[in-house]
Amino acid sequence: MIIGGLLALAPVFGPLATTLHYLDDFFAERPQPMRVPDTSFFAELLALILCPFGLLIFAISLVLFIRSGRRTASLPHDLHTLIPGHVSLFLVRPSAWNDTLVNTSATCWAAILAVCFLSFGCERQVAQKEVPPFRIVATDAGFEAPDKLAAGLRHIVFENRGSGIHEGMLVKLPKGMSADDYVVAVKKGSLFPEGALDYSGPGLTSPGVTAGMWLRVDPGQYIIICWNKDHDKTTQVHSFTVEETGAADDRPPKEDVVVKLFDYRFELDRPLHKGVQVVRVETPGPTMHEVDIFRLHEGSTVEDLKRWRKEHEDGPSPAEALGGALDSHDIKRVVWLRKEFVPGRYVLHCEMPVTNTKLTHADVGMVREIAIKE
Ligand SMILES: [Cu+2]
Repeated sequence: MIIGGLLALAPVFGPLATTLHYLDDFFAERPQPMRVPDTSFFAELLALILCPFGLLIFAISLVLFIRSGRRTASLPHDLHTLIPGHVSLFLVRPSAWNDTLVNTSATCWAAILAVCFLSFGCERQVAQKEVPPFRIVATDAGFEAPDKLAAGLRHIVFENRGSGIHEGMLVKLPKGMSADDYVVAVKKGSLFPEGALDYSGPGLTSPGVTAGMWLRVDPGQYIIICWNKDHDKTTQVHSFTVEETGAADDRPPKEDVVVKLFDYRFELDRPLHKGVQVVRVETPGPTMHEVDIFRLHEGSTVEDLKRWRKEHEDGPSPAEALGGALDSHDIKRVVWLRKEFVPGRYVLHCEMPVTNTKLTHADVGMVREIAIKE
């Protein structure tokens, strides 16, 4: 009974939510938000497989225990002597054996309760280790953000306090490359300095707008850079370090809509609705993409927006930039955006360059208008 009970309850004590999320994504053939499964994932998977057997063992033990109690009470004492020992062990042992069973059962429940309390305590410890959102404030002079961030899936909050549109690309620098080295390479015209890895980040965001997203960062040296207009060459980048601290992953909210970035189109698995929506962004590619979300102003069209972006925001803005998801070199990575949508017309827009041309992905069709109804 003890073994059965522990086996049945074992999955509760492991990373159950993460494992189920991983399996859900695996069976739906979606890209994974977590890194390569570790030992705890396989241990949890084994616990899940053994769980039904544990329940079965527990149930059989319980039935035998109850039956043994009834028989003992109803059978005349002299009948015990007529029943073979190995049968009577389970069914009709006199009260001494019953006492043992009762004691064993009590020990079993005490053990299970103790493990439950222990697990609850561990969960509270994990909760205490939660990391506050990584807050990036963009100004026209650069970025204000912490110098350190714990590795893992992190909640990023991006606030634009500047006078123009800004974005916050996270770039992981290779060993031996400083932030200055990266900026020098950019000033020489490189969009992807060798060895540096784009790690996504909040996309184009209008002044006064705050955008929230979730993405995964690995240990290393990073910079935040804005690629809008000529900001990559004129605006100070922000350096920060991602450290392995053992902090638990931030848990992104369950998505309302999945947006897939293909060459060269956006696909939504269901319509966006008004109100707060969580958008999970995946990149089946096969090349890198990004998605910026704009809300068109009254009377403006997608063509107005495309032209305005091509002409580097020359003239009055046809739309408000609500933030988006910038590209990752590892296109299997998934990010989540949380936005509040009011009824209106919106545009999904990708400004990645088409290799060896002056065209952007929007020029070759990667732009999509969406209406959000009342
Ligand atoms: Cu694209």
